Amino acid sequence: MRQIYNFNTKWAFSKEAVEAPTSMPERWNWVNIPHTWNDIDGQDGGNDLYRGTAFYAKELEKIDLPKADRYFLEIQGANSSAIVYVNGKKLANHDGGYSTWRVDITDVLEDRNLFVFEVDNSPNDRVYPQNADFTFYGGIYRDLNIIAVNESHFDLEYYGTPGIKVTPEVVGQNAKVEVEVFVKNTKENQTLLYTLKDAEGNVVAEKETPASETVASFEIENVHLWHGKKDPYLYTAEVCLKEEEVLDNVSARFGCRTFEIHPENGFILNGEEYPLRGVSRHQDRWGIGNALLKEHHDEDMDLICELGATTIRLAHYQHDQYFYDLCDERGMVVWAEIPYISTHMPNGRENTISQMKELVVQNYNHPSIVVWGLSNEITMHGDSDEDLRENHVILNDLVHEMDKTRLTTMACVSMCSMDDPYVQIPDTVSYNHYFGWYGGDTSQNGPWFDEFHAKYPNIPIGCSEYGCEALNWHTSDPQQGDYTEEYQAYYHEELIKQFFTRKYMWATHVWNMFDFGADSRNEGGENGQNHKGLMTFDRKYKKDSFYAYKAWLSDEPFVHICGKRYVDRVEETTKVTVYSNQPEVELFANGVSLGKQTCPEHFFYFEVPNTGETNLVAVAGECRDESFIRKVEVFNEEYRLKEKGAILNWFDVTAPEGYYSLNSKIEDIVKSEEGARVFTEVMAPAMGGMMGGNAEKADMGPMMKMLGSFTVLRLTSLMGAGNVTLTKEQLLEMNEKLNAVPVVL
Ligand code: GCB
Repeated sequence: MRQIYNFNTKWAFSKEAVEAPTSMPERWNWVNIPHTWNDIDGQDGGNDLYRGTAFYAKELEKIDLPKADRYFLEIQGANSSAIVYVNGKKLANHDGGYSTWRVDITDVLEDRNLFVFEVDNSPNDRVYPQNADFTFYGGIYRDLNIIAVNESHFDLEYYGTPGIKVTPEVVGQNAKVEVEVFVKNTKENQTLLYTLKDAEGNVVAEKETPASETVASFEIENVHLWHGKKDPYLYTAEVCLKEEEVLDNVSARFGCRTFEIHPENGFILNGEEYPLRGVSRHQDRWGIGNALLKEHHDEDMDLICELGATTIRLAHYQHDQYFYDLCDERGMVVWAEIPYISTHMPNGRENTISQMKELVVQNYNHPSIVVWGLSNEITMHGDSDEDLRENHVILNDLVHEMDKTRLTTMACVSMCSMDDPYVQIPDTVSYNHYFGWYGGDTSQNGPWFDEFHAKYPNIPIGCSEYGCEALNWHTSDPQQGDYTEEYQAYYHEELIKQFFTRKYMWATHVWNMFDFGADSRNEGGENGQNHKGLMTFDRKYKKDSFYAYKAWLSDEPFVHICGKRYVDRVEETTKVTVYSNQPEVELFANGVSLGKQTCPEHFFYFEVPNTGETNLVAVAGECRDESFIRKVEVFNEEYRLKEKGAILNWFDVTAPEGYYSLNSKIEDIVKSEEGARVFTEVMAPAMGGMMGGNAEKADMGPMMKMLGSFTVLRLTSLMGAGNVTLTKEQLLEMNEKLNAVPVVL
């Protein structure tokens, strides 16, 4: 039987060392794995996290390892590239920070051994991701093991394979199950014992074959289907390699299900319409980065289940095996993807292929996964060229060849034309749209999808990202771009109403379930994070919009009063929003009923007299929630966004009547020929990349749809996320130029 030796504890660590040591270093720091060196500098803004090389070293006595013929080092995640040295010999290197890989160390092991990892997250043009809105935390941040096996064993090396591949196919009431194993160094007298068990552990099928027969087929009669959240029923396939006694063993859980992605009816699970409505998840956390423990994954899954999601997009890279296991167990339908993102790199093709092979090989057995994502916003810089297209065709074909049971998909950037031929490469497609946040307004979302659907009725279309930032800022007059919890709640109410009533949308994923680390962002008054989460980065606070989803998606009865952090209110009568999945809500102010409301849309709005101090109680069926508001004369400035380090505020900008300024909307400026010329002249150098070389044209097509309703100042503030920063002087100079252009109506 194989034995697993955990290799996580007490590694010497150094960012300063310049080369791999050949003896145990003395003055390095001690760390345990999972570990990242960017837990602090990767989350505090300024885009100044350490991206470079670091070393880990540890000694190991061979005698401490279980007795075995062969030993494999297993690295479950080292970001981004890593080299392994054992006893001074460079044994292997690996590019890609999110997958498992293994190295045969048997032949170099001595009695006493020095293990060294050289891990590197420095920028390059080969390994994805290089340019994206999240922190690329460096380090060995998932478990390290040494797997001890017999000379004859199940393969451990092929793209991090689990050594077993289970393909169930539902046929009528039954399921045909094909179990394939990958063996190494087997001998003639050895056998393979295949066993299928149901969720209760009862054996449902068994077969023993010569070790050369590495594929076995079974039939499960009256199969119990894996049916998403409603019934995530799992079987297990176990295979033992035997020579009288068991030499090695592998097992995989699997689920039997059928699915279809229908361009009109959306997602169909086991013949039943099963709308995919859910969230995306980034793995990292406040203060921890990507160095997660199981309890963190468990907590994330519990929270996503509480929301009532049926699907998760595991963005933008391969997640921990443990999390895919949780998805299987909890019945989540999953979109899995590689970090082929934002910028196509001509030198990166090989890396997209190897990361995709790893993703599919390592995750093939998970019933939760239904689509493999080829890329995300890869035409962001407008570079939909031949090489990019070819790269997608290669990946799409590769996935189809490796996995005949699932479909491919892709997340397109908003500005990507729906007619771009590259949109048609995968089996299904999704778009990332932020109408109502970055630009445009909330009402544009549904109609955009209707337009796509009308034009391409045979292509299943979904929304892979939509969202809006919210911090602890508050207002009774929410406005796009104000970063308040109230605007986020309004935005999601609107989007829920539009998306959840369009059944043809095969999946919708909120961006994002949790706030996450993006060190290059300086936004919303708290640097280093993207705050589009329905929950905060530390997982401690559920923003109001979390409950808007819960009201639509969860069956667990609840009622929630919004605005609990917005206590002080100026107005005489204030709006209080209540979310509930119950048919009727009654709100009481200081014990007096303000009436009962019914609302099929689950969003209940009450006008509440605001005098003195008011205790609010909402009652819906058996559920109850409380809140508190207070009348104040002057707006509480604690609730207003204070941009740290903001160099220019809108009120600092001169805006002479009848002329444009930085406070004018872009769509208004480009109405004037002169305005368009000045706008492109002042913005082109900074925006050339973003606009794919189209910046000189006043009509920027889909880009304009998104950005037209921005003021120039807001656009420049967002450009910080794209690493473009303009000084106050440059901005004032721009303003002066715009001030000379008369407004055209
Ligand atoms: C996107 C990206 C995602 C970003 C998000 C945002 O479209 O795919 O990685 O974090 O936008 O918040 O801007």
